[in-house]
Amino acid sequence: MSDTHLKNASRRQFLSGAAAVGAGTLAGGAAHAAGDPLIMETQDFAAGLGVGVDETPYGLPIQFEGDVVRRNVEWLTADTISSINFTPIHALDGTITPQGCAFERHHSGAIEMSKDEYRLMIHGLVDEPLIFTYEDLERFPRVTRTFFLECAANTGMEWAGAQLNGAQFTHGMIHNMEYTGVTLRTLLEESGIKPEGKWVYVEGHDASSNGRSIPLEKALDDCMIAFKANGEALRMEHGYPVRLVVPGWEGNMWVKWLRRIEVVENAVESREETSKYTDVLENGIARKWTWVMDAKSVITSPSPQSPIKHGKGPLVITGLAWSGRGAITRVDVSIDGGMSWQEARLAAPGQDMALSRFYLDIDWDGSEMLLQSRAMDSEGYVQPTKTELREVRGLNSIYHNNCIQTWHVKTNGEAENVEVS
Ligand SMILES: Nc1nc2c(c(=O)[nH]1)N[C@H]1C(S)=C(S)[C@@H](COP(=O)(O)O)O[C@H]1N2
Ligand SMILES: [Mo]
Repeated sequence: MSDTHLKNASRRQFLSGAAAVGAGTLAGGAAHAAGDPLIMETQDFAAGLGVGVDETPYGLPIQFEGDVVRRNVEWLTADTISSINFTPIHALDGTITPQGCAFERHHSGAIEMSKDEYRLMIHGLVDEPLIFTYEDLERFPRVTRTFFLECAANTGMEWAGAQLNGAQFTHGMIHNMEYTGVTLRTLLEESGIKPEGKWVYVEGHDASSNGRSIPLEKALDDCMIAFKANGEALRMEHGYPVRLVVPGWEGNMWVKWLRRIEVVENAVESREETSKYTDVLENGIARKWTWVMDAKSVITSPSPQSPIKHGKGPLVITGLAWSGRGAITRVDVSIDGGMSWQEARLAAPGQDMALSRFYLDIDWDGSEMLLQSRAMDSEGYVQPTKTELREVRGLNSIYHNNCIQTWHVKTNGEAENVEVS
């Protein structure tokens, strides 16, 4: 960072002061840099030649970033075949999730299938049942779009109280990738839909099959048959070679290793849409067909896994916001547990059903903070507090917890997951 990029004088003075501490000198000015051997002396890493280009045909992150990895919550994942892990959102920035650390959720483990073995069938209430090879799919007109995928169970452990200490664990069942593929509409038009056809039933090649019913209207609107993510082939764990993309809707519907699309008259009422992915309200009645992921946000840093290490002064507060109903239009941040709010800066204008990155630059006075973020979307919907959500949904829910999250930042910069009422 050069000084010309630093807008205010206090920030500039603070940063030169920090350099002075690092170099072990006291006075201000250019002498600070002169005293720092890391800039004044040749280091071991530059004393000889580096690593040649042919030694890493497919690169991995540098060893110093070895902490930026998926993690499990042990009591949730006794069995890693039918399980879930979490994206290290506390350590990422921007909006794209690299596939290598994007959370995974499998009901019967990830399967290894080649493109040659791959087949996709469209049948049921269609004019002509069709079977596509992978190569067939590549010959239809292609689209590329970025969307978030959030598991409906994201934040599900937090209903009863503040449980998990880290944004990775409370909010890490999410990723955001740029998908390339063909629209589901293109393939459905290829086979033709009979007038009685009102739903599609989609399932995967894996043993669980993860079957879900999707209303035809959504199938024809914006669903994608994706074969690339972030420019490269889908990783095995995300459904290689082909997965369904259902923008803005719960992750469970994004069938991986997509095998079959059956056009049907009525919803199938499969396991995944009856005993699972429904929420029992206080009166005992279950909410179902809760497909859309409502607007939500979380501060990723500072947070329990990303404490403030530099003491008081300039502090970048950052996080993620998203809505399954449209684009994020505004994010507010509170440092006092929701008593007062400041509008954060969006890194880019919100995109429909994709993650937005927000920043708020403050001058931290070193006192305790109750950090919160609150998202608003293009429908005018405002992310609710936990109390508001509980009033409507009770305490029996697991899925669709989109309430405002609070981190208690202490004077030493450490942060903890708490609730405010
Ligand atoms: N075939 C198949 N598709 C599946 C699943 C599965 O187990 N099998 N899990 C679903 C669930 S519950 C979620 S949240 C997302 C997770 O996608 P990811 O593993 O790419 O993060 O995939 C969905 N699609
Ligand atoms: Mo899920």
